[in-house]
Amino acid sequence: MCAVAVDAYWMPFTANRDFKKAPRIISGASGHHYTTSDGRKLYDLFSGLWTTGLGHCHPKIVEAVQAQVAKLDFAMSFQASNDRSFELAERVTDMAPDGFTRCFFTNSGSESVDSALKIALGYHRARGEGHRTRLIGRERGYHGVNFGGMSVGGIVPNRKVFSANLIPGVDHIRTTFDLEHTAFSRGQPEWGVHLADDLERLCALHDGSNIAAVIVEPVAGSTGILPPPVGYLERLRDICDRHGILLIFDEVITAFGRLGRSFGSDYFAVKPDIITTAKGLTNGVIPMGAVLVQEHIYDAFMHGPETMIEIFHGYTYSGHPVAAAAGVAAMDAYRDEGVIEQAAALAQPFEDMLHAFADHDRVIDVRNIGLMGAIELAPRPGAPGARGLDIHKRCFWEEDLIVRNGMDTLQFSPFLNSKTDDLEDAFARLRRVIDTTD
Ligand code: PXG
Repeated sequence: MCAVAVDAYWMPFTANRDFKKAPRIISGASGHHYTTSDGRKLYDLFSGLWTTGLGHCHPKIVEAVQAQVAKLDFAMSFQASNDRSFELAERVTDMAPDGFTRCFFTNSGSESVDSALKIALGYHRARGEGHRTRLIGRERGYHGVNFGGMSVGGIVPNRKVFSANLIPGVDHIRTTFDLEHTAFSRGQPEWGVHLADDLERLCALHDGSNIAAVIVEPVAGSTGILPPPVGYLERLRDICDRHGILLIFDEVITAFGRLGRSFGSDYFAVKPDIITTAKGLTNGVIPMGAVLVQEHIYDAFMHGPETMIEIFHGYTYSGHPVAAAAGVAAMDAYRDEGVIEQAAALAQPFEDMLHAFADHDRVIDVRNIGLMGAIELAPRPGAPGARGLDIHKRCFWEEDLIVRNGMDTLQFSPFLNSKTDDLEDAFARLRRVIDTTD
């Protein structure tokens, strides 16, 4: 029996009626485990929701938040700001790839994406190229749920109901997903660089001079972990350069160590013009996002009268002091605790553990890069998603394990500082469940 009343809460991205029959409720966390409302301890194979790579309730972040909320709870964020927001902007730009010198704060990944799209449009207009209005996303991309991000996104169920109201002037390049050519690739698939040429097709269709920006996740995450084909991101960068198009990397998942480097841009050695972040910025402790831009983007806005606001955009909670304090403590941890190096060292054992599932007769693909991994299961005939959801629930109830499922794709986002033994144990538990689920 569940001790908590669950009716009033309309849960996001959840089958509410099914969930409420047997609620899965978390009431505590520490390190690599959650505690459930009925007192069980669960190992978290998803680091929150890609958020909490440093582990739950990191003592220094907890301490920083407690101290900050007692000292300055909130300060106006327009035409003045709190000391911590400036401090965090310095720290994030220090950690970011070279050239990313400016940081705009938001409260989530979705807000970071919509902010980045607006910055891209404003940038072109400020430089006298206001005709560059078109935005390009990619099929199966996930860029959050606000109207801009939903429109450049390519997740069909997220778009379906809102189809007529998506923002105009958006096209999509093809997804890199292709089981026939890439199934069971370890890391980046060798096949698929030519898919980047789809951007040339759209440049030919619209004339590249009308395109403002292309946004992609360096590794498509939410849709089920699609690492970019070898050479693909480099080619996108090259096409953008030739047509004067801004390249935006949505690094809401890949920033802050997930690939064993500070940013995905570092890992792939491809530099976009704008990077969107959230999640790991505060280790998920307080909601916050940030848009990082190269100096030339910021510069373009700095030419009007000095007393005039340069971009009419921002949030009441941009740079919130308590979130910023959490962010500074997270930056300290990334810098001082060797976790990003640990993540890099874990990538190979993690890959081996995942690919050990390749021989299973229900597994149709295994994908991985850094500490992002997916096992794709064949759907049950006539019931797509049912097998994945059953496995998620059975892991929760029977194996004390958090495994995220996106339909029939099981997704893994271990802690940056996971212990190899814990991962081995977790995957052994998962195997028991997969073996015995129809
Ligand atoms: N961009 C990317 C690349 C994301 O992964 C967002 C934007 C939106 O962030 P907010 O903070 O507005 O939710 C995301 C979020 C999953 C999962 O299971 C992924 C996300 C959120 C929840 C679940 O893969 N990504």
